Amino acid sequence: MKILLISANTLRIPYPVYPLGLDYVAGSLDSRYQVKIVDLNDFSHPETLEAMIKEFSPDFAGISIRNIDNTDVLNCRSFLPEYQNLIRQVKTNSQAKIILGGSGFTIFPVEFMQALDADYGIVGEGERLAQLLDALEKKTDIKKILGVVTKEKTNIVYEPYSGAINRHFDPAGRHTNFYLSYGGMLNLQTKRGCPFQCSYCTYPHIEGSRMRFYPPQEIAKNARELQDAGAKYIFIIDSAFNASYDHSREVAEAFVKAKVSIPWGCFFVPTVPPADYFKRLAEAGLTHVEFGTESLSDTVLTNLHKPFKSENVFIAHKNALDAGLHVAHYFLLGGPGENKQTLQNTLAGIDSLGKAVFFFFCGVRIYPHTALYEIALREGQITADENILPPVFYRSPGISVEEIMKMVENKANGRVNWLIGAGEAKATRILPKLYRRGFTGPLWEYLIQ
Ligand code: B12
Ligand code: SF4
Repeated sequence: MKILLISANTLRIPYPVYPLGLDYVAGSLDSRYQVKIVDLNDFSHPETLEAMIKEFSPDFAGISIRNIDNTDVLNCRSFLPEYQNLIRQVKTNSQAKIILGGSGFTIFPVEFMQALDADYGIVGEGERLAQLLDALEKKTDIKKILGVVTKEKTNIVYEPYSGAINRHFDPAGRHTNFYLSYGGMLNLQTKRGCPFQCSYCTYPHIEGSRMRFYPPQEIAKNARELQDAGAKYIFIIDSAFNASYDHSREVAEAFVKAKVSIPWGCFFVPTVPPADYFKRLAEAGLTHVEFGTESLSDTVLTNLHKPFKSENVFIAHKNALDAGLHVAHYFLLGGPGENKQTLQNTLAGIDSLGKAVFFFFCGVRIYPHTALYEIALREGQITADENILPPVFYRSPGISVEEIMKMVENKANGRVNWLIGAGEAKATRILPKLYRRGFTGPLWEYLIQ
């Protein structure tokens, strides 16, 4: 049986991201299947893609739906029309049955099944594709497979996958080459699941809330494979790398033993780290620390159910700087309880953080299966039957998005290390040029003043 796995994501902001999920989906399929991974970033001409689909003639096309839209409150761009176009191309050029999956799909499975007229879908981990294909081949009941969705079956069971997880990385793959020649950044996962319950966040729903760790030696071996393939930088995509201080430190130690020598970066929760934590990670090659800080007002942090207080942020920040690392903080403004005073507290706090890059997202997107969804329902900002696939942002009664933008812009006062919104215009202009000139990695460190 022939399976075509397509990464439908062509967004290049802040940079194109390697379709890691498809490596795992491919790794779950045994030799009974002929599997081909295709990345739309690598196909700028529709005719080439169509000719490839025709020639491969897949029995099933698994489409990875990562981004729903660019989540930019002022300049929102939905990717649904692009996905609809892709499905049309697959259907016109093959007899393939369409199977949807991916993080974006997992958030809105029923809406995507309808909008894309797909045959099947799998929410959460795509390792279950093997079970689905097996059941379809043997004509057994697919309804029993956890996470499987059809147009008729809309009562969806979300349950983390407990079977074997294998990454199939092809160093010579056409798409691997694309990322190696465009910024040189590949990615890596060290665990699945996030144990925290931030009120707006979809990650525990997508990956589960119990952490499931990969053995550090195995991760280091994967990292070496990426390095040996020519990667210049590794982004560790875990929801929060330091959600387990023990495991993340063991991963760093395994990197040293495996002689991983390229730089790497990841997301961190700004909780207070153990002594020397960032120093040890820096010795193992960590260069970029991206803190999911969101606010420096304790009222807002409490309302967002964040697992830290503002005073912890300053300690984590200092420890990372003392270890010689590049630091960025992400802020999410306009959540429940935000008002002029809380925003002023955050902006004043940033001044005393000092040397770092600050990314500001104004307006919090409401997603199903989150505490924020329930808050928005109670406050009458959305209704239970409302389709929120076209993005709906939470509006704090205490301050408007426009006021937030104005206050942040005034405070930023043109500083280049204060980036407001998705930074789409700036990134589109600058990053491709730098990557073409051979620069590698996320590059935001060049903005630090
Ligand atoms: C790491 C990350 C980033 C990093 C990526 C770094 C890198 N070099 O890889 C950075 C910071 C750059 C980033 C940026 C953005 N991100 Co992001 N990111 C993530 C995160 C935390 C992990 C993604 C990941 O790699 N997961 C690990 C892999 C293994 O999992 P996976 O891809 O989901 O695949 C599994 C399943 O989904 C499934 N699956 C996948 N494909 C398929 C296909 C089939 C057929 C099947 C059956 C199953 C299947 O099986 C896989 C294995 O189990 C997710 C949140 C999350 N926890 O999922 C958000 C997430 C994907 N990001 C999101 C968004 C919005 C963005 C941005 C648009 C934000 C912005 N405004 O700038 C940009 C877009 C970047 C781009 N060019 O596409 C959203 C997407 C959904 C949405 N709301 O639209 C997510 C889900 C977070 C959220 N808000 O809910 N991101
Ligand atoms: S915001 Fe970060 S720490 Fe909080 S639940 Fe989401 S992934 Fe976990």
